[in-house]
Amino acid sequence: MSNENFVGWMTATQQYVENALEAVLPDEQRAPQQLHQAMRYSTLQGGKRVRPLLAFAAGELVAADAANLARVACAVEMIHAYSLVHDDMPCMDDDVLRRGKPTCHVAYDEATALLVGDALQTLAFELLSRPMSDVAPQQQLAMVSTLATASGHAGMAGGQAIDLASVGRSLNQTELEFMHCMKTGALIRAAVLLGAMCGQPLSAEQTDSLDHFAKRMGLAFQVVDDVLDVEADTATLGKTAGKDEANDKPTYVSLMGLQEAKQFARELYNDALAALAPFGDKAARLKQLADYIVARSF
Ligand code: GRG
Repeated sequence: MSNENFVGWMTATQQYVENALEAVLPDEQRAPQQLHQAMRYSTLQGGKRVRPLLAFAAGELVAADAANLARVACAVEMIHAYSLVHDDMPCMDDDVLRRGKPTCHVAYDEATALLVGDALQTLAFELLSRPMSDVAPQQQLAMVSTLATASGHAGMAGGQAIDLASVGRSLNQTELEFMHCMKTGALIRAAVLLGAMCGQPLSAEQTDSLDHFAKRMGLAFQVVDDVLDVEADTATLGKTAGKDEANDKPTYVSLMGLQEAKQFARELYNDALAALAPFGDKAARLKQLADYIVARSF
């Protein structure tokens, strides 16, 4: 599959997901207007939609229905948007800009930002629990459970707690990996698994292979994020940053050095791709997406 074909697929999928989000987010003319406006402000027209793209690409392994994939994509993206709104608040990272515009608590206020997160999170589960065509209720229950586990204390929220507790401390590689697998990896993994749960069931071996791919990609995403952050700092400020300096948090670059972090991302990427072998051509989109997410940092 050509790169041109991939870019066309990615753009069309991003637009499809944008339209689906538009349709399921509450109308901002309806009360409570400020909450509804802030939910739309924090979710629409921004972001690379990496998690929805992963869900759609995984859906190609099982010939999944596009409407079901859109539902999964919206649910995962709402959890992601909620996490960014809360992460930006003064009690966490205290950021004023997100996706090039004021963060939710700056554009509105802290109470609204808190409620936006709460409302996006619950809307995600409401969406995922509405009946889906050609998906058995038992399977849908498993999907709800997958998203809940990825978002909660054993996943994203737990990883965030470990991250906040690590400010000013040095973590070793095992600790850093544990934290990122929960904080960012768990939701990325859930996006892949949920996409594949929208179609014909995979065998236990295939599920294990896909899970391995998803875990390696989740970690690679974070390593790449650290590498690109440092390269952007170096390009604009001429400095060789080692930590997330604003927060004094450890990163892969501070732990291993830039070249080693790039090498680690490459190893994770190779390992992730090897896990797709049992799927043959059906995994072409997932491979292209892995290239897009990870290989741009090499
Ligand atoms: C508040 C419970 C809670 C969790 C927050 C994900 C997260 C946990 C915090 C985000 C911190 C952060 C910026 C991590 C770096 C990697 C990351 C998740 C980047 C943002 O994701 P992208 O690149 O963002 O997919 P876009 O804007 O493209 O959607």
